[in-house]
Amino acid sequence: MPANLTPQYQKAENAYRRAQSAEERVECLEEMLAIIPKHKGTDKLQADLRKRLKEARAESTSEQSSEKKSRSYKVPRQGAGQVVLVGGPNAGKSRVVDELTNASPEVTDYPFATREPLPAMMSWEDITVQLIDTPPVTGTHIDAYLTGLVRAADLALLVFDGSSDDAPDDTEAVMRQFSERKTLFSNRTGFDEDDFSTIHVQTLLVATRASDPDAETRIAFLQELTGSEFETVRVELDNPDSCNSLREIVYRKLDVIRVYTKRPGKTADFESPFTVPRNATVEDLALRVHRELATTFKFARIWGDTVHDGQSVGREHVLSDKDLVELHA
Ligand SMILES: Nc1nc2c(ncn2[C@@H]2O[C@H](COP(=O)(O)OP(=O)(O)OP(=O)(O)O)[C@@H](O)[C@H]2O)c(=O)[nH]1
Ligand SMILES: [Mg+2]
Repeated sequence: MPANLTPQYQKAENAYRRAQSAEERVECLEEMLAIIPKHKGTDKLQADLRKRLKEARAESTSEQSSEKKSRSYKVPRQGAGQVVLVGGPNAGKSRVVDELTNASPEVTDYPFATREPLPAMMSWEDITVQLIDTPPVTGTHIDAYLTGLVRAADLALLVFDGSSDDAPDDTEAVMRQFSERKTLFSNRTGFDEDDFSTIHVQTLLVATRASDPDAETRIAFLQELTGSEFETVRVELDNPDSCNSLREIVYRKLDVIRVYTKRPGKTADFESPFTVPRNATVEDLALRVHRELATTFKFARIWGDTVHDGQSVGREHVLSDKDLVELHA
């Protein structure tokens, strides 16, 4: 029997996936259980949620009572999306972050240079996106916190050294480490339909040093090894145009739109747009602006390409990129 989950439930599930502590997970699971449609088709899912809630509650109590000894590296989200770079040693992860942001991670010609995750902001037109550089993963080692970081991300960049014969095996080992931890590099983001503890994370394979004459053969070999279905981007990081096109592709993959706001009677704020998922509604925007506004909201006026200037709309109205919105409470 199909589960027929509502958009509200999908939203709560998305928040759960992004939760960075047991306490946050408890809150999200409680909400998911409260709003999940109660019928035969969701029995299994409801039982699974109750089990996870019990575990998260136990974990939350121990998180609060004991000073955590191992470093957990929670990275607060910033900007229009959170993008995590992962890959084998020397693949070019830090170099990507170095080229696309203002940060200066350690970029070296020897492997294992990066020891800790490093968040940095990438600018794209008038918005920013968070990139996180991470230490390398090998067939025998993965830092424990990396799984959580990737599971909560909006997009993963799986970095592949197009100039190295080891790249297919190295990258296959990275994928295996994560899949053993129920985290799959995929062409979409969300829970697996057959196993609710497995998460798919939308991924781009970023092949660096792609000007190498054998890069294509190596990429094809990885695809053969893993049967992966995600998109591949070829970059040569010495070339600024190549870096700019990677920046654009990362933004497009996040699939967000920009919305400008204006207070009634005031001038519009074109400096700092809000970013919301494509197909987000006026209500989603109101929630983003101020939690309370979503309840006191009466109507909105919108200016943009898909509406008449100043048109009045309700909370269900679907927004478009670069709309200007005036929210009335
Ligand atoms: N010419 C060229 N060099 C690259 C490219 N990508 C990476 N490199 C070089 O490859 C070397 C390794 O890059 P890093 O970014 O340090 O690799 P990493 O994946 O961060 O390595 P770890 O920190 O060990 O995991 C550096 O010398 C980079 O400059 C590229 O597209 N073109
Ligand atoms: Mg590095």
